[in-house]
Amino acid sequence: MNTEISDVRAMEILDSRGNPTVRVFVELADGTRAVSSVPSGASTGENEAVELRDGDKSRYLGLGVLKAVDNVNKNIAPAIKGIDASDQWRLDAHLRELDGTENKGNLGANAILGVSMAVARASAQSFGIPLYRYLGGSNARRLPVPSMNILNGGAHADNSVDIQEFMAVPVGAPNFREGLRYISETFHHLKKILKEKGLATSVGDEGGFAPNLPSNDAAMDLIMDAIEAAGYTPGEDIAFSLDSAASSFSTDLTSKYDLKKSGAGKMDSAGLVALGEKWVKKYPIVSWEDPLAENDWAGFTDFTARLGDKIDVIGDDLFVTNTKYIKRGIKEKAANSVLIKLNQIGTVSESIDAVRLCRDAGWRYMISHRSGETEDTFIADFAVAMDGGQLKTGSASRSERIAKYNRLMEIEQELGEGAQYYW
Ligand code: 2PG
Ligand code: MG
Repeated sequence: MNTEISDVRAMEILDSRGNPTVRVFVELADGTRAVSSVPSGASTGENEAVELRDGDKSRYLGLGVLKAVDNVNKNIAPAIKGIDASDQWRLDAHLRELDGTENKGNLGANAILGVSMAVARASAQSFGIPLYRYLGGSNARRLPVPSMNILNGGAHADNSVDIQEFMAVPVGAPNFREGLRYISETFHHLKKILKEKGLATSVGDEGGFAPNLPSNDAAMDLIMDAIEAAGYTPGEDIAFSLDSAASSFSTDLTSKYDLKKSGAGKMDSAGLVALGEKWVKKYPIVSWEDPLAENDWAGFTDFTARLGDKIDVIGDDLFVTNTKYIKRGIKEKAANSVLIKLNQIGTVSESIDAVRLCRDAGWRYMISHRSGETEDTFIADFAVAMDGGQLKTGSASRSERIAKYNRLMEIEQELGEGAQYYW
């Protein structure tokens, strides 16, 4: 075993939306080879690390990533050859230094993260242990409860629903495999119900159905019906989690909202908080991500004060997996949970730092995919390694989502009796 990095190369591939993204290949001195592919968001937070795009309109409508690829091949590769791949923190620090900006805008977070993930994977392989154990230690054995996105709206679907993601959470399942069955069956029953009602069964970016509905409540009523039709009890076997992605319907820089897609109309923060209270009473909601816009810190604090003892209030665009914003959130009690997306911050070790900060504060966290994904299953292992017990990675359709679920079933099988699963 020799974990010195000997070769790094990148290429441009396509993500699940058919847009370019970065794939990185790493080779170690002992011949170990690993590959990683970088995801990409649509409803991105303003403060996310920079995803470098070429802007050359003659290729892929300006979305090419050849500059990021070049940055890996010409700038990063020569600078990290010889570094020990098992020293992840030092590697990531080196990548940050090389970039020299706070938001990774120089080399691109897509270039940097691709390298960071591929190096972690190569090192795990060289040690001959699975990635979840490499990153999480020998006692990493808790499978995440999945939040499966079964109905899409917002920026992820061309329909009349404002809320971006309606997710089914198998809180009462005995293990991951069974949990996945509960929610996949619910997904199929939802399809049947939509068909019977003459509603569209086409899917959004993350594989959830995207019908036109008269209101956001109607989406949740349909999901309640689907859970029952599948033979489960809402709230007991399967609960809801939501991602409002409220920045997408905020109308100016501070706390004014317009729920245009459904026609529910204009609302201020207090109105949205009141709506939140109503829905939490009416539906079995256990977690709610970005109920307010990313610049509405006061709205978040109000929402958390009213609902934080009942549900997980998760900050996604608000925190962008960045300890700087999570620290502010802890101080202002703006949430009680954080969505963790590796490409929002751009390295594996900074993502782990974000998780650690949550743990120290007694907060929860959910590991997450992006709406633009690839077949890379890094986050499945990462979720087990981080031991947080929560993950969202899309619906029971579209292989880029299923790949993560399948990897988690593999991990559960490998762990055998040692595997843990609980809400
Ligand atoms: C979100 C994500 C993933 P995107 O808002 O949580 O579901 O969407 O990747 O488009 O930011
Ligand atoms: Mg979100």
